[in-house]
Amino acid sequence: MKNKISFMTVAATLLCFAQSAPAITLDGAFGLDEWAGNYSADDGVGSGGFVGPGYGGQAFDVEYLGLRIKNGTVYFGLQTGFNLADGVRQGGIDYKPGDFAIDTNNDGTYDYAIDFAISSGNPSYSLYSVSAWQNSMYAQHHVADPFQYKTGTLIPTAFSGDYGSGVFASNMNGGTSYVLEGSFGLNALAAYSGGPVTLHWTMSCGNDYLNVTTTPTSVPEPSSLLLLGSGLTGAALWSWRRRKA
Ligand SMILES: [Ca+2]
Ligand SMILES: [Ca+2]
Ligand SMILES: [Ca+2]
Repeated sequence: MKNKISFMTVAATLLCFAQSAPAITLDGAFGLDEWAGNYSADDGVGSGGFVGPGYGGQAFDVEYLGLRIKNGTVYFGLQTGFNLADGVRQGGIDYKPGDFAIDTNNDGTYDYAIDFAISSGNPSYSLYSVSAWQNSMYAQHHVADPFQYKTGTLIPTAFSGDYGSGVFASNMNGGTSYVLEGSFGLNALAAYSGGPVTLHWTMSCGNDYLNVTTTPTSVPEPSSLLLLGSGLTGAALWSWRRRKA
């Protein structure tokens, strides 16, 4: 009986692993279910258009920033009221969307940038190892607020991803939101040697920004699950035979 209980426990544990968080779909829509447990939220526009730390209303509101690293793949996602394709022109000034900034050793200095361009509704991403950043205009209001990389080295990397815009139920202010989602291989971040990873995003003025920190996870591959499963079946069979004898 003892054997049977431990077998059931292991089998149940394996089932839990197999049914962990839903997969992220790179479709240009930031689903709070797919990013559950792997995003920061700062949706909301206060009085006078306050989006914290600056102002500007929905057009400058950063709503959700997601980062998940699973089985050697880095997934990143952003939803914002800031127009990621065209930027925002206000008071005769052109404000631009920033690069995604990645800190791989948790020291507060960002080591990599994901630059992007959006053409005909499709994003293209470029990864850079960064030696110097350009801070946002109002970076003096808060600590370490890189807007885009100033000098860096291009790291040839294959990306997947999608871009979308629309009125989403997850945006509490109404109005249009813009979404980028993407993924690439963790091995492109050569400086990474384990531990938590932080993602940061803002626009050129830095009126709003978000950071999200995640620790990579790995779940058993279907093939190794199958191997483990057949091993468990063998063990159960063996103990059953032994009891019978
Ligand atoms: Ca999605
Ligand atoms: Ca909003
Ligand atoms: Ca760093």
